[in-house]
Amino acid sequence: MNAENQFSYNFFQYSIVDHVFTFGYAAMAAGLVYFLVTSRNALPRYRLASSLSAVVMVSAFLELLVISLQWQRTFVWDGSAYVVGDQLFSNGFRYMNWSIDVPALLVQLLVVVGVTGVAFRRGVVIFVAAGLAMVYTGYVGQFYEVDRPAPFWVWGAVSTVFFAVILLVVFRTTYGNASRLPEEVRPLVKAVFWLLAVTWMLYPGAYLMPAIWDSADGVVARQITYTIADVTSKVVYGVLLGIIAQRVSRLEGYGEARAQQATALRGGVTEVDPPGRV
Ligand code: RET
Repeated sequence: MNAENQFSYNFFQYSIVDHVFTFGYAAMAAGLVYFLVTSRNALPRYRLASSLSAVVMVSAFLELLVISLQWQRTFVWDGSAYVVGDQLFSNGFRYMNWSIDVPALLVQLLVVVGVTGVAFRRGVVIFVAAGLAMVYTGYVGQFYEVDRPAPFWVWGAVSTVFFAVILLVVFRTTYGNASRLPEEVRPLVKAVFWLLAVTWMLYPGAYLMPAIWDSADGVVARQITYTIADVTSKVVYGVLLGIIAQRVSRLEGYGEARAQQATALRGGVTEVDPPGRV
């Protein structure tokens, strides 16, 4: 049982949540187009990062659409407020979505900072294991959020331990590899750590919301928090990683090579053409 079902909502509270959900899945649809269209702007070795961004967008789009439809079906207008009808609202769908998106977002980072071979495989195992452990222990805890007995706090604390492990490994992956990357992108790689740390912390904040602000307004604040976290940790993060991949590719001469190829295909002059051909 989730805190959402305990309250009734006035027109403003209900509508704000409804609109925020729409913004959430629209942002994922827009992100999907962006990642598909820009994937060829970087070297082939970075394309897995764009594919993973696209996977994240599709799964988040579907999850937010389901959550949005669920909100509209759960709460019915009784003439003065939106009240629970004959079905309940659940945030559990979010956790199922995270079990796809958390590993995908973390593996994307390994691809963009250029981790390969054994280190890549080890990184994938750590990220997938710690990510799933964090999500599923939190999933168990959220069932207890209305009365908040011991399991709510214990599972939340266990989940936080895995979160700390992820943050540590992300720190080492970004700051540890920055010096191997071109100077121009180093500040951006470090910014990825801070973006991830700040935006991912919004999720435990939303988990704790019923304990901090147990009211209809608290529910509105929680769903806004989730949406800000979703758009920044998935879309903004993916765009930032994409920019890093494009810059490194350009510094390695990828843009020029593509321009030359395009000119040659059109039958124009390229640097490799013998003089006097045209
Ligand atoms: C939970 C339970 C309470 C303790 C902690 C949590 C952390 C959740 C996080 C989720 C991140 C989700 C992302 C989804 C993107 O698609 C599970 C709420 C620490 C960090 C990034």
